[in-house]
Formats: sequence, structure tokens, C-alpha cells
Amino acid sequence: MTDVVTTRDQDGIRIITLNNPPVNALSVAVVTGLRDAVAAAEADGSVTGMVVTGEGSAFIAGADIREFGKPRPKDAPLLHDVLDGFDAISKPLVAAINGVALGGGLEVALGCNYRVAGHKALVGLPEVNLGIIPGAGGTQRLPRLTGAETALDMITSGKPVRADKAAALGIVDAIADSDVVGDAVEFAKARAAEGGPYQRVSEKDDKIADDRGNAGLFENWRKKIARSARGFDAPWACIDAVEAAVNLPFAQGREKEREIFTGLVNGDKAAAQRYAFFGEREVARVPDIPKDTPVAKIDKVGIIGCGTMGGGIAMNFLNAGIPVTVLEIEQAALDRGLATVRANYERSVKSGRFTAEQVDERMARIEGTTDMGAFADVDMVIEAAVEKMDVKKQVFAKLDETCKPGAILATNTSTLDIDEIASATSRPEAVCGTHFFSPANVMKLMENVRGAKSSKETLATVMAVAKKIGKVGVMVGNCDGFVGNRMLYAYTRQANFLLEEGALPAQVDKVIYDFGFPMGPFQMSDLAGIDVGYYVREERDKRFGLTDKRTSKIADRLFEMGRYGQKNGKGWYLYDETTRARTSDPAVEALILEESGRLGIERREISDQEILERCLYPLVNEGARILEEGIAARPVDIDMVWLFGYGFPRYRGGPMFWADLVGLPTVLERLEAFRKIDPDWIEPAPLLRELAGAGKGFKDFAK
Ligand code: HSC
Repeated sequence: MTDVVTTRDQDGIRIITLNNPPVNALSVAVVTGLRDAVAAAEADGSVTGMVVTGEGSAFIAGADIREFGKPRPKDAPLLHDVLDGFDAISKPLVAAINGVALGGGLEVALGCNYRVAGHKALVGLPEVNLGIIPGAGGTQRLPRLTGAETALDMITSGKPVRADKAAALGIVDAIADSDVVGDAVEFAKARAAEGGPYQRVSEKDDKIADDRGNAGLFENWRKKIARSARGFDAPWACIDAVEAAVNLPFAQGREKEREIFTGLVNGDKAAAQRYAFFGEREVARVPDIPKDTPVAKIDKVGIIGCGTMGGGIAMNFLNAGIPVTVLEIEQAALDRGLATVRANYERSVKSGRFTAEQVDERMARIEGTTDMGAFADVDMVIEAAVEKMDVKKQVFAKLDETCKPGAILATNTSTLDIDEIASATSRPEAVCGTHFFSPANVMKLMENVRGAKSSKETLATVMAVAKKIGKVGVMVGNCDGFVGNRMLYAYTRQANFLLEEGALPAQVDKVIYDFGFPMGPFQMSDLAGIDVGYYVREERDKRFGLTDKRTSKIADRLFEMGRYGQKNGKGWYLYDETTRARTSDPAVEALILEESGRLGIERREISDQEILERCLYPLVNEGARILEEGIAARPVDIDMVWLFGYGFPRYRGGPMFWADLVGLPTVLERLEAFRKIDPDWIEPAPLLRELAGAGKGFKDFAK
């Protein structure tokens, strides 16, 4: 047939195999080939039935996402039309689901009369993660097999289910023993022998009949997703489409689905979410680290510090089956740390994420010690001690004496100079940063920092470790704050200045929350600890002598007043002891007003738009400098740091992607205006000027 669709016959059954590595995505060529192969089999009198399957380990991973948003050849068939056409086929059509059947892949299977799945198959409709809804009948056919409730769950979450569950839910008709294609052929033969009519999912009604007219069902789902879907469009649209499936005849429901799909697929949010999908994979390919760089085997890890960070980092390795030894100086701190790790796991048992047995397995992999000698045989150490350079250097000198040759010595520092830390060892090539984000067992970012002397093997290994423990590893260069925190300073600095000029914490936080972040800068400061921020500033001022530039002193005053944030119930806000509910504090407002007076600033009304621009454009501007300096290799590296480390809304793609959407001339023009207010800190980056002047975006950046 074609390169991407091949056919062969077995006992009168035409086996149609899609072959588009790596995951058999439904490109125009594949959809065309599938349509033609089915039509040819229908027309061939020697064929009594058909089996559709995928070559390799995937059935079909869905539409070819790379083709979205691009012009299509004029005569290219549309997948939904091809699948609707399956309903007119007179011979039994069986999907042999040999591996993942996702999105358009599951839709192909649902368009067939029957589905036989291999044990390892995984089926789902993950389109919501790409900012769209299933567009080839998935929202209409799935509920007809499972009922609305299950379909809503699968489509709004995008989570796939394994073959056995799919069978229990009525999505697949049979599970294959070992040879899924062979079993599907037998299945097709048996149906053909029985004679038609064959099941058409589009005609099934029994599973949705009871849901018809039940508006409450859909309202409940809208309430259920309200928090997780905030700011996104697709999850809500998924509910609308399933509601249409339940209440409208198939053809009209399909029309509605198509209308919604088309409305979403060309929008900015879908473009941002596609960018995030590919970005997550792109950052794993570090431009100057060849793919075949040798990677060390990491079978045992040592972690220094079993506080919030160290314990959280340890959990990632334990979950991935890698034994961990944690070190604390004092036994009491060690006992506390280990107890916290167990308590965290036990919470996961309550929430149903792990079984008690799985927790025991994990806890059996962790050992505590107060003696660094226990690190003699570990393959990698991650130091998560206090953020003080002299302490880090002492620790690394000792690690250098203790650890075996070849062991990687990594630091979880969020700001300190990796080269200075490495200088305390005789093996700077084995030293690098692995910066985790709090809570370290949850946040997916691992900002891996290269020192001047870190070897490619060391860097390739920590990138591989990130993948192994389920993190998104992003390789960055060594500078104060690296990529994430360096940009964060630019943003929080302006947030603080805005308070002096006329805003209040709750207004700033609301603007940032409404933009889509999980919280604004002052809530974040209360969560991270005002004391922690104070010590970081103190260290930085010592190193960089920034005192000649104007900085806001409000946070320092809060620290001096003993207001450390959530940990002691008062910071930028007041927190209720039992409920932890947050309220604004008149004392903080008084302090802010006093600061404005002390600085001789006449407070003014500050618009929400100005707050957004004042906070985020300097952040983007710092990103531009980071690119200029080569601290990040590509805009996508910066964007993934912000999506996975700081909760930048995924539907905005990341700060650099978002800035391109805003338009760099606008960003530049506003920065120029803000420079008049804050000449000390706001100076547009040359790269930003250059790109804006040339009518380009960060997407055009090439070093
Ligand atoms: C969809 O299906 C819409 C439908 O409703 C149809 C609508 C039509 C309506 C028309 C009306 C007008 N496309 O992840 P990995 C690449 S939307 C292109 O590293 P794994 C991936 O980028 C789609 N490429 O491997 C990577 O490339 P690289 C819904 C795709 O084993 C390589 O494959 N489907 C691709 O860890 C390997 O991927 C999804 O959202 C695709 N669909 O995981 C599924 N899928 O090597 C998305 C993958 O160059 N995919 N690639 O970096 C996945 O979840 C995972 O890739 C798998 C494999 C679980 C499939």
C-alpha cells in the first residue's frame, strides 16, 4: 500500500498495519493510507473482515501533533470523516490494540466495530492536555460505551486506563492472550461467520439513556474541575462535548464536537500547550551534549540533609527504586527527617496513591546515618545543607575525601556559585548543581547547573537521573540564582516596589493569581518563609554589594518584626491557627504606608494591568539577558523552568512564549516607560531591543 500503511491477508481477514515510527501518529499520510486500505478491503470480494493495528510497540498515539496549526493539503482526508465512513463498511472491522491507543488512536479503535487489546495496552483521550478536545468522535463514542460519568472522568483528566480496566469499563471487547493481532483475526473471523449487522458504537444508546436530560450530572462535573481547570478552556469544553453526546443524536453531537474542536485547536492556549508538550521533551536534548555521551550508572545515592528539601529529594529516588542514604549531623534531626518522609508517604496511602505495602518497600530503601563514611560506595551525592558558602565548601571537601572515584557530587543550592563549591574538591569535573523545587517530591523541575569544569559525562548523567526519577531536567549555566531564581528576583523586586508606590499585597497577589499562577509573590513569600528570603538576600548582598541600588525594605522590616510567614502564622498576611485561612493585616498595610512616607513616595492608584506588566515584563527581560549570556541555551529551557518549577500557567507556554504572544515591541515599550519609575533596575536587555526592532520574537532566537 503506502510506506506508512501496509496490508496482508490471513484467512480472509485483511490486516491493515499503520507504520509511522516512533508512535504511529496519524499524519495526513497515515489517515489517507488507512482510509484507502479500508476502502480497498471493503471492495475486495476475497476479504471477509479487517483488523487495524500498529507496527512496533504503539497502536496509535493520536493525531500527529506536529501538523496542528499548520496548513493542510487541500485534499487531505479528515480523520473524523474517515472514521464516520467506517460505519458504512459492511465487513467486521476490529482494532487490534497492541500498545498505546491515545487520542485519535483510541478514536480509530472506537470507530471500528470491535476492539481486542493486548495486556499492556493503554487507552485514553489525553487531548485535554494539549488544550483541545478529542475531535474525531471520541467525545461522542466513548460515553456510548461507558456512560457519561466514566467518559467525563477520562476525557477531562486525560488519564489513560490499562487494558483490564478498559475491558471492565466496556471500552474493549476482549483481552488478547499474547498475540493480539492473531486474536483479533480470530475475533473478526468469528463475527464474519455470525454475519452482520456488526456493532456500531455511534448507534449504541443503552449506556447514555439514563444520563439524558440530567443537567445536574454535568453541573457537578463543572464544579468538580473548577479548581484544577482554572484558566484552561479545554476541560470545560470536554464537558460540553460529552453533554452533547448524551443529549443529541450522534450526527448532531459530532457536529458540536467538531465546532468546539476547531474553536480550540487554533487558539493561543492550545498552541501554548502543544509547545509545552514538545518543550518538555526538547529540554532533554542539550545542544552541546552529544546523545552518545557515556552516562554513569546511579544505583545508590547519598543525600546530605534530611529536612524538607533533603527528605523530599530522597522520596524521588525511593519511588524510582534507587536506595538512598541520608546524612544529618545529629541523630535527633535524622530521626525527625525520616519520620517526616514516612508521614508524607502515609498521607499518600490515605489519598490512595500508594498502598501500605508500597510505602514499606520504599522505606526499606532508605537508611539514615550521621557518619559521612557511609557515602564511601554511593554513586551520587546530593547536598541539601544550609545555603552558606563556607558550610558547602567544607562539606564538599569532605565528600571529596570520602566518595569513591567517579561518584557525582551535586549540590541542591538555589543560588550559590557552583565553581566555588567545586573548587573545594580535587574533582571539579564531577561537581554540578541539581536544584530541586519545593515540595521536592512533587514539583517536576530539576534545574541542573553546569560548572565551568563539570564534565559532559557528569551533566549527561544528571539529565538521565532526572528522567529516571520522573523529573523534567533543564540544563542551565552557573550564575546567581541560575535561571529560575534569577528571573524571580526581577519579578519580586518590582512587586515590592509596587507596594511602596500604592498597591497592597492582596491586590498584587490577585493579579498574579488571575494571570494563572498558583499564587502571587507575597503568598509565595509567606509559604517559603520571610526569614528564608531574608537570609538569601543577606548572603547575596554580601557577595554582590547591591546596597548602592535602591531595594525595598518592607520584607526586611517584616523579618525584624518576627513575621516569618505561614510557619508562625503571620507574615504578609495573618493565618488562622487551625484553618490556615489567610486575611490581610492592617498592621502590614500601616507598615507599607509608613515606608512610602519614609521614602517620600506619594502613593497612587495602580491598575491591575500595570501590576501585571511591572511584575512580568522585567521577568521576561531577565530571561532575555539569560539567553544573551548563554545561561540558558534556548527560550524553551527558560519556559520549562517556569512551567515545572514555578507554576507559570501551562496554557501560556512560559514567559518567553507568552512574551512573543504579547509582542516584543509592546514589552519593550512598557519597560521603557517603567524605567522612568525605576531607573536602578529596569534596563531593557539588548537582545530584547534587537528582536523587537527586527520584528522578531524569542522563537527566532538562535545563538
Ligand atoms: C489527537 O489525537 C486529536 C484527535 O482527537 C484527532 C483530531 C482530529 C480532528 C480533525 C478535525 C479537524 N504526534 O513521549 P515520547 C513523539 S491529539 C507527534 O518521548 P514515550 C514525541 O514528540 C494527540 N509526535 O515517548 C517524541 O518525539 P522526539 C493525542 C508525537 O514512550 C516521540 O514521539 N495524543 C506524538 O515516553 C516519542 O515520544 C497524545 O496526546 C504525536 N501524537 O511516550 C499522546 N506522540 O523523539 C501524546 C508522541 O522527537 N504522546 N510523539 O522527542 C504521549 O503521550 C507519549 O508520547 C507516548 C509515548 C505515551 C505516546
